[in-house]
Parts: sequence; structure tokens; C-alpha cells
Amino acid sequence: MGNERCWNPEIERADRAALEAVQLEGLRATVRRALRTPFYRERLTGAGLTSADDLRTLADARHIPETTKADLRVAYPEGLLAVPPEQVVRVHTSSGTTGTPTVIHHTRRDLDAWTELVARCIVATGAGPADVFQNMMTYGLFTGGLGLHYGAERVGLMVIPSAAGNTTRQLRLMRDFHTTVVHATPSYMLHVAHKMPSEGVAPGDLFLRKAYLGGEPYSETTRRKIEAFYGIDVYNSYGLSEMNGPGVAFECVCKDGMHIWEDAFLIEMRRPDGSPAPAGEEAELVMTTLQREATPILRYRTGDITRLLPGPCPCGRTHRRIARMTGRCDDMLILNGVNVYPSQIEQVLMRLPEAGTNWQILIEKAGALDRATIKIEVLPGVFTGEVKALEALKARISEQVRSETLVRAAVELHEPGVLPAFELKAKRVTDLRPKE
Ligand code: DLL
Repeated sequence: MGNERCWNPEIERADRAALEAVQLEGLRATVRRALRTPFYRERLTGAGLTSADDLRTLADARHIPETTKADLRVAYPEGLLAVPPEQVVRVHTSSGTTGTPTVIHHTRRDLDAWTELVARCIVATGAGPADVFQNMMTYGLFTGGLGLHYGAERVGLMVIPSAAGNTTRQLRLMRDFHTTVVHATPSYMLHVAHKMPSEGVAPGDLFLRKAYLGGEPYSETTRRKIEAFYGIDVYNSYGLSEMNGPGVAFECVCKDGMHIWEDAFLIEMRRPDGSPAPAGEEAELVMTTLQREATPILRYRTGDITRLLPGPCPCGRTHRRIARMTGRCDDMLILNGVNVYPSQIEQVLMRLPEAGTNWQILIEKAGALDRATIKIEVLPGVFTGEVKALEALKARISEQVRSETLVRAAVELHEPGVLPAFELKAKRVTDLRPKE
């Protein structure tokens, strides 16, 4: 497999020394840009880092303060902008809209660099211009849609920008245009599989060969289940909006861990106490952008738990591989691909004049999709009203939660004192989704 085709063989197969030289240059450029932003200027000078020249080796990155999602929110909307506004050509924000989202600005070169990374990922899976690519990810502020779109066009695949949802139409497009590669969340891919019998479509009626699945965690068992049902190869794709979106790490034809593009991102593995984890140990992935102009981000704590895989990959790419994510080190939930923190839901609920003090969210699987139910205690007076009024209240709560967090949830109203009370930390989330 050593001769697998690469989009950019020079960099994808670069030896470690060459790669590290590119990284050091990228790190210095990133710190130089970061020093132009109000947020990082204060942060970096506070840590005694006033010039990018202070960084002599990659190991010096340890002296740079870490960045968290909360920091990015504080910097909203332009505290991290490192270029004049007229150079910005696009903006993306994180999913979920309550409170302050995290914002990533892109220059034309940033979009070009992101497109290049995605092009590498696509070619690494063996796809090429003869393929028909149906992009079943949400287009918009969410990076899943546009992120893959331009990379696929650059490689020369025919792109069907079908976006998420409308399964009947997705299946029709797949059949009529002979789609060979799809991009979706694993839950949506399973949902389509569940719907196929009632749509009168069998896997043999389709022309599918590959699926790029990511945006949310899934297991090796789920991968195999999807592969067996459709008769295709599934490639794991990892990314996050703060690091562009998809195109951060992707499996190659070996399907054994995801190559993380190290010329674009400096990676560190962090133990909970902040110390570096040795290769092979599960730890939090921390990332620094090395190429981005508009929004440089230093030592970003992704919250995602993974480990570096040892040894070279038979495909010949030298960029290291990370294992499938095994969890998060915070309480972020991913519901049908939408990221949400329980605190965001709480903010919406506690603004309601009818709300009592206690609430919970129950998460289950309904077929292939995640189903959320919010149970909330309401003030005693509420239950003296008519059934119709109670139904309207439930619908209003559900709508407010949806419009502010993008999470669709059923709502149950309860009398005060019915939900379990907690003396210390409240356990708001009951997640009954199978772990496999
Ligand atoms: O989910 C970007 C993306 C879109 C990646 C499409 C891949 C495909 P965010 O909405 O910012 O961005 O969510 C990022 O989702 O920190 C992980 O917790 C989780 N995540 C993404 N991909 C995977 C994966 C996009 N393959 C957050 N496995 C990340 C496990 C994943 N978790």
C-alpha cells in the first residue's frame, strides 16, 4: 500500500524533520499573527511571550497559554481577528446558538488552505474525479457542508450539494445520479438505512462505494454495521469548527486511525493535570493552527479524548494518526450532530416565567436518531390551566430550546418536587443511548 496516491505527496510523505521545520515556521507565524489580536496580545504578553522569536523549538509551545472554548466566547465577535476586516471572506460559528457562539473568520487563503486539506482527505480514501459525491451534511454556519464541498470540487468529483434531511429525495438523487461517495453523520447514514425498505430501495439499487462519516462519535461496531448494510467502505472523519471543521483528521484506505494534517495543526496530548501524555496514552487532544491567517488559535483544548497510534501507516503518509475518539472531558452532548452543553439548555429553561427549579434531559435512541426529552418542573399555578394551555406551553418551551440551541426536544411538565432533587451536583442528563 506504500504507493497510494496522494493529493500532495511532497508534504503528505515528508519526513519528520521536514515536517517539524514547517511546523516551527507555522507556529512562529501563528504567534506573530496572534499578537495582533486584542485577546492574545494580552494573554501572551501576560505569559511573558512578546515576540514569536522567543520560540526556538516546537517544545517551546509549552510556554504558550492554552485556549478554551470559554476564551473564544469572551473574544466574541472579533477579539481573535488577526487581519484587517476587508481581508475576511467568510465566517463560521460553532453549532448551538445560546449565549455566545465561537466565531472563526477566514481569509481567501484560509479557505484555500482548508480546501487543500479536504482534497488530501478525499484522495486518501481512493476517491477521484470519476466519483459522484453527495454531501448530506447541513450547509450553512455548520462547517460540515461547505467544508467538504469545496475540497471535493477541487479534486474533481461531481458534487451534489443535497444537504441534510429529506431522505426520499436523497435516495432518489443517489439512484438517478449514480452517487458513489456520501458524506453524512453516522446517525443520518443509519437513518437512511432504516428508511430504505419503506422507500422501496435496496442497497443493491444504489452505486455507493464509500461514506465519509463524522461530526459526532460512533463506534467501530457502528462502522461495520453501516459497511455491511450498504456494502461500502466507511471512513472516519474528525474535525471541529475552531480548527476549520472537517478536514482535520481523516482515515486513509488502511482505515486504521485518522491522519491528522500536521503541517496545518500542531497537536499535543494533554493529561487532566495539564502534563503531556506519552504516545499511546488516552488524553485530551490540544491543537494549534499553523496556517490560519484570520483566526489564529493557540493550544486549543478540544475536549476530545483520543490517543496517538504508534508506528508508520502502510499508506506511506507520515502525518501521525489518532484513534477513534473515546469520549469528551467535559459535559458537552452531541445530539444528532448538534453540540450542546446542559448549561445552554438550562439558560433557556430558567428564563421561562413558568419554570420551577428542577429539570432534566433524557436522551434515547429512536431508530437511528437521538431523541431528547426535557422534563421540567413548573410553578404550581401552571397546572390549574387548561390542557390546551399546557400543550401550548410545552410547544413554546420546545421551540425556544430549538431556536436557541438547535436541539429538538419533547417537553414534559412536572409539578414541583416530582423530579429528583440533588444536594450536590445536579445530574441533569440521563443518556440511555447504547454505548456498544
Ligand atoms: O462537527 C465538524 C465536522 C463536520 C467534522 C463534519 C466531521 C464531519 P463542530 O460542530 O464544531 O464541528 O463539532 C466538533 O464534534 O470536538 C467532537 O467532539 C465531535 N466530532 C466531530 N467529528 C467526530 C468524529 C464538526 N469523527 C466536535 N468522532 C468535536 C467523534 C467527533 N467525535
